[in-house]
Amino acid sequence: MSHHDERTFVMAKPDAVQRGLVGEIISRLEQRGLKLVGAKCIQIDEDLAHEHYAEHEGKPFFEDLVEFITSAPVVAMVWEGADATRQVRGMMGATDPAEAQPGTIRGDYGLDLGQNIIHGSDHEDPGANEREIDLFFDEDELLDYDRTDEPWVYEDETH
Ligand code: DAT
Ligand code: MG
Repeated sequence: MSHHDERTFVMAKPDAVQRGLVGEIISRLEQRGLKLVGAKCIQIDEDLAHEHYAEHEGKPFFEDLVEFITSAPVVAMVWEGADATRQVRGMMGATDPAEAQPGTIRGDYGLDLGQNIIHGSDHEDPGANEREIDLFFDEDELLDYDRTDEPWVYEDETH
């Protein structure tokens, strides 16, 4: 393991669940070679929303953001792999789907900043991944296992 074991927090937001995009999101991440080590369907309550989005408290869009994220179930996930946090952010695309490149998740499935399908920990905020994982998951909900294709994803693993 070592440099393949970075973990990041990912969430299929309420719009993704309602629009049947959870499978697409999971498919893209798992086909990239990232490993799903934890997942659950939950409906986020006010307290959890405020904690998760604490950095945005006081901004003009904060109340709408909390209302949206608590409005319907989400799928919370932990994905593991080399440079996982930054790689997932790249696959997500820009925060505003209207600006996101085609080929990214937001660029392929969204049009509106307020409903942008997916959350991933910010790779430019050190510790955000661990903090968000701890907020949504207990340690015993996260699994440690090998994917059989790992030697075909990472060159330094023996076949
Ligand atoms: P990201 O989700 O790409 O990490 P962020 O952390 O800056 O983006 O903001 C969190 C969410 O808040 C974002 O996914 C959508 C919403 N949001 C951000 N900026 C906004 C704005 N200017 N107006 C409305 N909603 C916004
Ligand atoms: Mg963010």
